[in-house]
Amino acid sequence: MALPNKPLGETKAVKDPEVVEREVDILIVGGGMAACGTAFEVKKWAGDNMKILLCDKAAMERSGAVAQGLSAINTYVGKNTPDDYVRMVRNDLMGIVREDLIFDLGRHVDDSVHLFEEWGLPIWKKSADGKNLDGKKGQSVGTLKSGAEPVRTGKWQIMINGESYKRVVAEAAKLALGEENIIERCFIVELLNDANNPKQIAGAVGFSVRENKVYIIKAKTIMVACGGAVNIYQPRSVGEGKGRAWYPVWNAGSTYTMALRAGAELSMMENRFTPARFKDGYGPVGAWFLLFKAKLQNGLGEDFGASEAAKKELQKYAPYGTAAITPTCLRNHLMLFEMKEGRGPIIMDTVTALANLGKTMDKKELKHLESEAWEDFLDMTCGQANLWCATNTEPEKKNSEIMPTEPYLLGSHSGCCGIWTSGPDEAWVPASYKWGDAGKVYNRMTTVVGLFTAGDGVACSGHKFSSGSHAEGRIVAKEMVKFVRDHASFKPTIKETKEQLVDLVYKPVRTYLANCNYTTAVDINPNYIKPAGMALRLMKATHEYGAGTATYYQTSSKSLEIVIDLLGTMREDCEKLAAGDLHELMRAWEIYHRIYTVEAHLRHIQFRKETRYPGFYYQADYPGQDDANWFCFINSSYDKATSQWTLKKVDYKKIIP
Ligand code: SFD
Ligand code: AMP
Repeated sequence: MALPNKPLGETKAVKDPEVVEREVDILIVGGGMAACGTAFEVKKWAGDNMKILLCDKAAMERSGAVAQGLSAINTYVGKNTPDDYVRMVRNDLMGIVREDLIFDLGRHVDDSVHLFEEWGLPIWKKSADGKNLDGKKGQSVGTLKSGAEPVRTGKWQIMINGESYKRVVAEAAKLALGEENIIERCFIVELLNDANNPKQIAGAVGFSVRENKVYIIKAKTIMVACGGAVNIYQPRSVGEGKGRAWYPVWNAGSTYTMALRAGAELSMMENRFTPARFKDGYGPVGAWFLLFKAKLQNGLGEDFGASEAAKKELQKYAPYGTAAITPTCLRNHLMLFEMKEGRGPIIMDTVTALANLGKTMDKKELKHLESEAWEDFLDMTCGQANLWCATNTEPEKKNSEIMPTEPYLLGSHSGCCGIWTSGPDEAWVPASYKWGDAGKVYNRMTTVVGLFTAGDGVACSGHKFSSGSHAEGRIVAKEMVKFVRDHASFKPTIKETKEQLVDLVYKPVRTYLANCNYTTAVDINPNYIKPAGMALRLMKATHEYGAGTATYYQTSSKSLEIVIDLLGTMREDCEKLAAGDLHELMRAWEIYHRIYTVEAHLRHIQFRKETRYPGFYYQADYPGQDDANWFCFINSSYDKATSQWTLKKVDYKKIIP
């Protein structure tokens, strides 16, 4: 149930919170695109007898990456084929992907897009004479499902009027699942393994960020879909801009940390997404490249992407670099090349792009085009539109700078890190790609029995975006219901006592209350560290040693050794995190999740002795790709009892020619 907005100030935390215990069949952790897909789908298969619960740390109408809205749906297969979709994703991610998962997604994703339209999301359409119709005009020519043509920006992307995208999707999810089965403002901190089988999931523990309450939830099966990881690196935004990021700042790597601590195998955590974005405002570039056909220039005004030097550089990374669409990391690589050679900054020529498009337009159409340029940002990154206003930037008159941002970890956008999951139970899926329990295969189940994931959580299957994450959540819904039916006699049992769990979750509060009177300034105390201080420590370490923006995304074996050591100390020091109010308690758990996540990332980079994704990161001791030794997945696992990480190579299997 939604809680009312809190009164001014944060809610003080108390030593002994109320404890709420629940037992359900299915627990959905997260309330983003994937979780909304699960929530929408699950009851259709579960019926009314199964107990289902969804916990979101925020309010579903505006939680997760789509909170601000979006102006495009980046995955709509339409007249393309799922095979082609696999080829596109494989090329963009430099070859090493799970083709079974991608194909499975490709054949289902459009159905989610059709639902979004049915629920009221305006999708742009092409008129009979080839003009773009947005808003109500787009709706007037019929739905995608009935055969209307979307406005394609690229081969896969379609334009929407999407400021309220998340509200539309969340409303359908809430209606289907029932408000009484949803707890908002509930931050899950840890997944709990079954007392009788440590390789099986049995529950989760979390707390309310608005009330002094701890939730202990037993469940037969759980989906963890808490998005990707943001603010694990020092962001480029500092000073008055601090807090701006491209991906959602409130997604703190909970997906990866909670899964790995529960014993799930992660895969391709070395992959990251370092997106090129409009400088300082973090505005996405897709619509500008694809819809407005804008070109990049270096600081000398040259079209560096078309130069002989760029072509030569891309040839080094054939067949990906020489494909019709240059992979995202290599597009960055070319920009960084110019900048390092002293030919920066990189400029998006918005002026020429709009002028070219305007050549065939009358005055009214031109005005509409200009408003579309603004709406692209107002729909999904309104800070960028604000920045344009603040800097007197009219895109038809003044060009904008483009800059690669700080790195993010995610599995649904143009990245592919995440959790190793089973593929679908079909003959064409290689045996090593499918597993389950008691002889049954469960699609998207992790290596922990009963634990599923979707969206940013699923590894090796990027380019799902908002629509694909929703569709994947729906796939998981059916699998979880099947799991519950197949495990009707399973009684989840938690080995930790109620007191132990409360102590775990509220430890930062208890540390704070026991020590806060020792000094006059609550943030400075020899007996504890506040989460804000820990966040700065983390960001400084990853920024300098872990291939952050400080070093043009370059690291080395020695730097990795140093940063991994620093992260180990930080994890020890997290025992002394202190939180005086519930917001700070959330911050404490977020930083804890971030540290584990980025450690997994850096350990993977350390293990992979090549540079698979130039432009996203560089391992200076191992430049270039080494297909002979490293054309494989890297999977890792963590043992909570011994704090040991294990990394291994896993064979890649080609399915689609
Ligand atoms: O322009 C806990 N994305 C784009 N997708 C598109 O289809 N088109 C675009 O235009 C895209 N672009 C874009 C995108 C994202 C952002 C931020 C911008 C621009 C500015 C990507 C998609 O949004 C993304 O792929 C999906 O949203 C991923 O879905 P999912 O479900 O994996 O993650 P989520 O939606 O962020 O939801 C996470 C949820 O988890 C909650 N949560 N709940 C409980 N306990 C915890 N510990 C929790 N931690 C997190 C969150 O509250 C949230 O509900 S463009 O750049 O290309
Ligand atoms: P972005 O706005 O960068 O997140 O990109 C949105 C979509 O457009 C994603 O599907 C990207 O892969 C795609 N895209 C962005 N820029 C380009 C480009 N220059 N060439 C091809 N595809 C692009």
